[in-house]
Amino acid sequence: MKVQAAVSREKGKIAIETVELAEPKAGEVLVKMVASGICHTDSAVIEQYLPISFPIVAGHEGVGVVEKVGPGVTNLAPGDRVVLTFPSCGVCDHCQDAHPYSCDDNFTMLFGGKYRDGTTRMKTEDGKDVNTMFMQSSFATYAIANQDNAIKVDVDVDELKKLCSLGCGVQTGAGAVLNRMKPRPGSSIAVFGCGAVGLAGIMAAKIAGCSTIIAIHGSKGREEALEFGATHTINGRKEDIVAKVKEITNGKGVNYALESTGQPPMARTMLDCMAKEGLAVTVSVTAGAEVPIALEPQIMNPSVTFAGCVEGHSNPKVFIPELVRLYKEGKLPVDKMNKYYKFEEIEKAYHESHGGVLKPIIVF
Ligand code: CXF
Ligand code: ZN
Repeated sequence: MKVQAAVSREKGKIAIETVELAEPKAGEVLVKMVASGICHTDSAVIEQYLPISFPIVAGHEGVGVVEKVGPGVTNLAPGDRVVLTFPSCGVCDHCQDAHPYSCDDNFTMLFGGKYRDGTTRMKTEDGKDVNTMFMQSSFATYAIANQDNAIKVDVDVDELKKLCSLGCGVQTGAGAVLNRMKPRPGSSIAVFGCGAVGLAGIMAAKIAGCSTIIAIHGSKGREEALEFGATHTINGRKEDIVAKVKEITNGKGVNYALESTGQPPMARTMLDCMAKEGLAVTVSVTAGAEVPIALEPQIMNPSVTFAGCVEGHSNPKVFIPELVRLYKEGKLPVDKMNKYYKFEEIEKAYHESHGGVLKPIIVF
């Protein structure tokens, strides 16, 4: 069928084109897209820091309604509302252990550009195969996903468009706190970075009952951090982060920290902010980044754990419905980060994602 898709054919460019979308194959679903968020990993692909070759349709925070199911799909049916998320192989030890974020094949699944059978589902009008991202390519009016990365949610279509970021950014930030850290009620946490991921981490810290929630922000996100639960804010560009964190925590440092800035040296600063036996988690990705860390005194004697976390340590089938429940209860007001754009405005939305907009949402 012919669909409209935002195709990237060269670095930094996106343009809406008519493309041919194939039928869903075994285990796949055709989804009529309702909306898609824009995440910084889309930029990494479109700007080619992550090398999926062109042409490609990016987008990996899609939401929509299942229109058709391929052979063997048992858990979804036409009419189901779904949040699309990251794919995983389903058969490796990590997937079998309900840790799909650690799938043995995750890099290929997310950034290999193809579906599981090694082929694409989209073709340009001039007959070129169009690569996919996260096996969804949500910057299009229709998408093909696997039954495993399309998560059925109990919301109507109007609500659905507000929840795009549950598929990636919010899952990443909230999951790092709720699944990876599992903070003790009454504990302290510092969140580095007040973009969508960090702000979701702040919402989650409040849900978990952290009593001291320190938001370290740059030019944006301070107001939202306070609104979502931060008890203190630090301007990371102007203030001495370590000194302020120590001051707020009576010289002890924080029990937990989440680093979401994308700036590798912040990982080192985070470790300087930790209390004894603290857990410091980074979700920021900079391929090949190396940062000097002093094993002593930053790690050993204070018994600090420095951990990585991808896609919020989430098993999306369980965690995304849980995030929806928290949203419905008013505890995860992710929609407050959204700014909505028409599909025709996708270039503007993409550029604004690098500016002050926390979560641009393309509505189809
Ligand atoms: C991605 C970040 C790069 C590694 C895989 C997961 N998450 C979100 O965009
Ligand atoms: Zn993402």
